[in-house]
Amino acid sequence: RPIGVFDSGVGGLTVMRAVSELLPDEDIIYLGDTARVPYGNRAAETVRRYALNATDLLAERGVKAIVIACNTATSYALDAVRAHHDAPVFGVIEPAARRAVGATKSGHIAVIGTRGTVRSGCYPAEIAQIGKDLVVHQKACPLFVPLAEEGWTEGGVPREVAKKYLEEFAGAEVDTMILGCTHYPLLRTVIAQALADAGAGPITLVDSAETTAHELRAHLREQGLLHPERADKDASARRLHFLLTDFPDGFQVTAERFFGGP
Ligand code: DGN
Repeated sequence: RPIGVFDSGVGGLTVMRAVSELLPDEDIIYLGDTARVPYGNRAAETVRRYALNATDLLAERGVKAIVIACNTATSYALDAVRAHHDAPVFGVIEPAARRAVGATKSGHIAVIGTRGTVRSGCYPAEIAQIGKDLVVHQKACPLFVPLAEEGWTEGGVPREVAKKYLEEFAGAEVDTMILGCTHYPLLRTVIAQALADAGAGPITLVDSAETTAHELRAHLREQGLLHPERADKDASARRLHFLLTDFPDGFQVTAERFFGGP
């Protein structure tokens, strides 16, 4: 049975990429809700409804696990999606929060994400459950999403935007920052540079795509649900399916950038 990966649009392809690299024998179905993206500024109830619709489509295809590869959807819909499906459901927030708690020495963790993710307070709540006496600094960086989708991931403009958003972290004792949005790994270099320009000390950047893929693998292994190793490792050996609710202009180019290949 395949793994199902759901996102509001194209961003979850960074998670799809991490999952497909870590689990090269698995069949994976990606569903991008491109007709209704972005979720980032929507009301909680709307995000929950969309997430249930989307994961129903994956469940109809018999997936053995569901990954909500979107921070905003995880923030608002993880519990509802878990309650609604028999298959195990993974969000991107718990794994990243766990990694960040393990990484911080100063006890100050920054979280950057969409307005929706920040408003939900999901990361601070998760971090408070895992670690003690930690301070969480949140910042919504909404302009990072269009920049990443336009491919403006280097040069003066994104650097200036990143500096404006992130300069408050200079001197804030923050030593760990969660990239709490699917799009931000594409801006990783610019974010690191902007923090350095602003005079911040060394900061560990936590990528939720990678951490989620590791938790998914651990769970499937533990449950004996991993696909057996395939003898034939060429691209046709396993199936990667991409489903969309709309096929917007320029999708292919943007998608290949996020997925890191055709
Ligand atoms: N995928 C969304 C997230 O990780 O929060 C970002 C895109 C969006 O819906 N605005």
